[in-house]
Amino acid sequence: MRRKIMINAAVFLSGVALMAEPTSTIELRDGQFEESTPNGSFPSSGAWQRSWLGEAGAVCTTTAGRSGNGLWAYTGPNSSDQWSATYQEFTCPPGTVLRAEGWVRTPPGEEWVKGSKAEFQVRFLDGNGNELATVASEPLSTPSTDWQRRVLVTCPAPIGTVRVRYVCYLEKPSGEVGHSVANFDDCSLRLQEEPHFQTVKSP
Ligand SMILES: [Ca+2]
Repeated sequence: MRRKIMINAAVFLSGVALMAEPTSTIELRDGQFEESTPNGSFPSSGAWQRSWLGEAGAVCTTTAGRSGNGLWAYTGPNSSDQWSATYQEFTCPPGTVLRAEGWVRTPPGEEWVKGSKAEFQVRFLDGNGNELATVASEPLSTPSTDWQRRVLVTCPAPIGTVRVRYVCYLEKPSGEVGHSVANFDDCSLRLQEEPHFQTVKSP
């Protein structure tokens, strides 16, 4: 009986070890935007992906950098140009818990539609790209030219998760016209350290 219990414990522990060490690598590239050219076009490093509506967008500039280069994200002038969502995406197994960080601000002298928000998001996606869960940082919801640090820890990736997306997200309220502008820099995404299980020793 004792032998069987020990075997079961070993199986359990190996399962924990497997969960703690997923085979996929989840780590942002060009999280500081220093690998991109700050020439007012979309970040050129190849790490970041475009996503926005209409005349919204995102470009790499030095004026958007907390240090060096940064991401200058903006909504378009029309009500339909509601959001800008530059992202990176990775393979991600269910159960993964992630920690996302980044810095955000509104640049001096730029417009801000009341009710807009700038935040970091982690989106868990299924094999068809459908969002299973989205975890957002505390938003920047009023203009602040001082850089604000944001940190979020996700829930475990839901069953069915195939990919995870880290998003620099800017959105103005539905139906509003006008520009909102936000800057993002020093982005990171990594596995959250699991709580350590205490080992129970046999007498
Ligand atoms: Ca930078």
